[in-house]
Amino acid sequence: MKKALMTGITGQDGSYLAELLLDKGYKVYGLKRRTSTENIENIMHIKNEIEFLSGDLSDLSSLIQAVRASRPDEVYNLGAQSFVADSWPQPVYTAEVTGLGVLNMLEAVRQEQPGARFYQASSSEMFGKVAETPQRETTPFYPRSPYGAAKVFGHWITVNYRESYDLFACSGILFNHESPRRGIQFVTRKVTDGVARIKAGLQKELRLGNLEAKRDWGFAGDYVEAMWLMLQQKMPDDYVVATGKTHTVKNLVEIAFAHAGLKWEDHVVQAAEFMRPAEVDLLLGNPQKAKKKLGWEPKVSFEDLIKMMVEHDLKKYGQ
Ligand code: F7E
Repeated sequence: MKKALMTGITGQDGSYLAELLLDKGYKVYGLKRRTSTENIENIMHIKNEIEFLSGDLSDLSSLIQAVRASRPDEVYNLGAQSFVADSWPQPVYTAEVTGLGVLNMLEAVRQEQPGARFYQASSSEMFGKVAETPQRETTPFYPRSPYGAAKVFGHWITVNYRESYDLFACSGILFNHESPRRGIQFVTRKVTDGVARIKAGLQKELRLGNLEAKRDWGFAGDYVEAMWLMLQQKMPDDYVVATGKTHTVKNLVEIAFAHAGLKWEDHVVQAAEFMRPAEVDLLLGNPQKAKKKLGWEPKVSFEDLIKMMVEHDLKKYGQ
């Protein structure tokens, strides 16, 4: 039986990847941070099938112990301080977890289980102020947030460990990916949850930031398959994972409100507090390499993704 160790198991991607690996017959180990309140909603339905190990990306000794206890064939590093907006008020914490945390995990693997295959969750935020459009694996990075800068470090240290120590280390440069399990702060879920709350009469207004920002949004359930595929190849490599289509935040708002029979102009208010100190204006990925080499393709369209999320949230509020 193959064994996988995962960080970020309680997050959106961790929950979908854990489902996929359990389906494939893996034994799944999940690194779990100590928190004062439990946050395992996303994996409630599979929690008895996962073996949890206590640890934190900023504590190398805990990662070494986790690797020793699990002796994994595959390691997926999905844990991070992943909310871009919070990386300005918490830049050092973000650098420690999202950046140095990758190095800690690589060190634990190098010292204890160098034959394990390693996946790093890199991000389209590394492209930031984009040097070319669409963005591909060779597009230069220009991060626009402490989060993006930390991810650039995580990406290059992964490449460096592959080249220095011959680790089977891959980096997936994933563009935005969403689902009904997305955290409530991220714009897609904030909008679909807001639509449902408005429909249920719980609020009238939805306060948002920059409506002109463009993102390449896909479905998280599709994207975790690409992660797994990267670790099944003969050689380790880096891949862009994206849909190849881009939409504005305004597009997202229009689709979500219309799906619930609401007029967005009656509810959406632009608020300065949600504008970022430096914005990533446009992201659009070129997923050709993943298509060709991994045989990977996104299955869920942007419209269907937003509708899926609106319907989930409407149900949540009894609509
Ligand atoms: O923002 C704009 C905001 O917070 C998307 C993370 O998973 O994907 C995610 O990062 C856009 C930005 O995601 C609001 O300014 C407008 O332009 O949903 P988001 P993100 O920052 O793109 C990448 C790939 C990651 O790696 C990250 O971990 O939407 N926007 N108004 C807003 N965003 C938020 N959150 N809230 C607003 O009210």
